[in-house]
Amino acid sequence: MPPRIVDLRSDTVTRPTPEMLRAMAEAEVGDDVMQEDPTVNRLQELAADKMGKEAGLFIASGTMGNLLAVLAHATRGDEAILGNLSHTFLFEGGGMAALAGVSPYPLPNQGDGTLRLEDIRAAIRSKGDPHYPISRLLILENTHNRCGGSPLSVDYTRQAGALARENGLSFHIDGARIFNAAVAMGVSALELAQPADSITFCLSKGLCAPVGSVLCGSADFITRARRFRKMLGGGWRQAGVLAVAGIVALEKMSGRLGEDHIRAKTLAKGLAEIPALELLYPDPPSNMVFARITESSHLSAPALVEALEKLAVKINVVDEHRFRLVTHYWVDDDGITQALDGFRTLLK
Ligand code: TLP
Repeated sequence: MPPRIVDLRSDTVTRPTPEMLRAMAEAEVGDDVMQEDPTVNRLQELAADKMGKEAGLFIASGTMGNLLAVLAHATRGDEAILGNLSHTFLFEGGGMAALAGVSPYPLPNQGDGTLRLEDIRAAIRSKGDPHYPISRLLILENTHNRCGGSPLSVDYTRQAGALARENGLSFHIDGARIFNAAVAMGVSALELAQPADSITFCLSKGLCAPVGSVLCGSADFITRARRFRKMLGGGWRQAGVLAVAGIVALEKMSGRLGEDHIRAKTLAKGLAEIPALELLYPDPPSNMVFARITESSHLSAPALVEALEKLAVKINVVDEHRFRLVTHYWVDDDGITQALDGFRTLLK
């Protein structure tokens, strides 16, 4: 029998659980553009409740959530302060500039995913000077993907929120993996979301739903975002078949993410014992492991990825030397052992 494939490229590869598939087959549905899908409405209420916001909007993806947040908070000629390693800046096709007319002001992300508060303060434009774009929005990412899956603390998020408020900026959190952050920090997602005006989180990553994210914020903000969702072609109809998987995700899957974090630590420990590798975060804070191949191995990261795939282990290239592995529901302890064996075979 061929070996089972261990797919550590991302937690986005997760398939729905059997419980989700059963619920999807039985979901009660209606037309969501008319706001008549009872299951979508239930998911949105549940999500808003968990984030401590007035309302929620079920949307196709995290990328759409971040774009809708920019559209609903800001307008053409405005500026959004965000990290130079943030997903919104790096991996969303420049949508904020291309579609919202909002210019990004990237600040250096620190290793722990934060932006220095003094950097944020210095980046806020003085009002009334027509040379400048208008500072309108602060965006933080929690957990921070490119910064090792680092969680931002409640305390830091509060300070950033206070700074935004004092300066009349709205504050959005890209909380694609906010439940991983909550588990890593031992706090509730609500506490992490509280200082922000809006937050988007993904159902389709570690929580295993096949599709979807939820954007949460004030009722007025969600009304504006719903209009932009329609404008972008994201108004969907009997989406309850998808939303119900999101309900299972929230109710049953968020509590188990700690298992993925433990497996990421096991993976990192095993990789650290291989002399040709250097861990970027030796003790991974959540479900991501970033590593680098040292020059001594004469193997590039893309070549390593290709060779591992032949051993039924899939990982993600970051650049010529660095790569990423992400643990999730569909990788168990045997999968971690298989992955480590693959690395040892190739780099011994
Ligand atoms: N991240 C994906 C890739 O796009 C890189 C991954 O494999 O990690 N915010 C953050 C922090 C994300 O990590 C991602 C996806 C998104 C937003 C976008 O979510 P989707 O894929 O639903 O648009």
